Amino acid sequence: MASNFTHAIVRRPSHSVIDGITGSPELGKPDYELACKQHDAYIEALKTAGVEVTVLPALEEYPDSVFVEDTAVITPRGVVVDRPATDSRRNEAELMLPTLREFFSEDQIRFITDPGTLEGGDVMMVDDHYFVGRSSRTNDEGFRQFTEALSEWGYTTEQVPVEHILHLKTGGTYVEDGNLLVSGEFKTCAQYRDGRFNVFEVPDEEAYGADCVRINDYVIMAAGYPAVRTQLDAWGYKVIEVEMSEFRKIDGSITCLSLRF
Ligand code: CIR
Repeated sequence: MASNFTHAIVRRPSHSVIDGITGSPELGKPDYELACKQHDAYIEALKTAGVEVTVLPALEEYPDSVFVEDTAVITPRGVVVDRPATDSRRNEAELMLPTLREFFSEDQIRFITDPGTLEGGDVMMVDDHYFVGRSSRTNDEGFRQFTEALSEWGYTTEQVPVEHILHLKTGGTYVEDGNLLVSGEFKTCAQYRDGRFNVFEVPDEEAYGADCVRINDYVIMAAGYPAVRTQLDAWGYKVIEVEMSEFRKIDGSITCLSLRF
C-alpha cells in the first residue's frame, strides 16, 4: 500500500533554533537564515510531492519546535498527540493541538499522558503495523498507551530497542514497497531482518542519510548521501534532495520537519 498523503504540517524555525538540543555540539550551532532557506526548500519539496502544506509560525520559546514530527503521530484513522520527554519540548504537543483539531474531530484524537512519553521520531509506519522505538524519549508506558490507542483503530505495534541514537527513525526509514533503509545499530536488528523487508544497509559515513520520507510517488532525502541516492534510484523512486546541514546540527533529520497525512 503506497502512502497517499494530501497534507503536511510544518513550523517555521525560530531564531532560538540555535539553542536546539544537540548530541553533536562539534557540528556548531545552526545559522538561522540558512535554516530558514533550507526550510523553504523542504516546503517546496513537500509541495512537489503533491501535498498541501500548512505552515505554522515560529515559536521563539521553543528552540526545537521546528521538529513537528515529535508532537503527534497521525495515522489514516486517527491522531495520537505525543508527550515529548524533555521539559523544553513538552508543551510543543499541546501547541500543535489547535491545528490538529482543524483536520480531525475529537473522537479521532488520543493523548499520551503522564507518566508516558512518546515522540513521533520513534514511530515508523509500515502499512497497518507501527514500529515504536524504546529510546531515551519514548518509554514503556508511552508504548503501552500508544498501542492501546492504535488497537482501537485496528493497527498493531511492535517495540524496537534504540540504544545509541536519538529516535528510531534516525537509524532508518521504511520507504514502502517492502524497502527499508537502515544504518548503525539497526543493521543487525533481528526485527528488521526476519524476511519482511528488502534491507539496504546505509554505509556508516552516510548514516545521517538513512532518514528519508516517502510521500506519494516521491522520496525526499537529505542532500549529499550518494549511496542512499543510488539505492533509491535503483528502487525506482522519484527523489528530491534537500540541504539539511543546519537541522543536522541539532539532531534533526528529514522526517522530523513535518507531520504528514
Ligand atoms: C531534539 O533533541 O529533540 C531535537 N534537537 C531533534 C529532534 C529530532 N526529531 C526527530 O528525529 N523526529
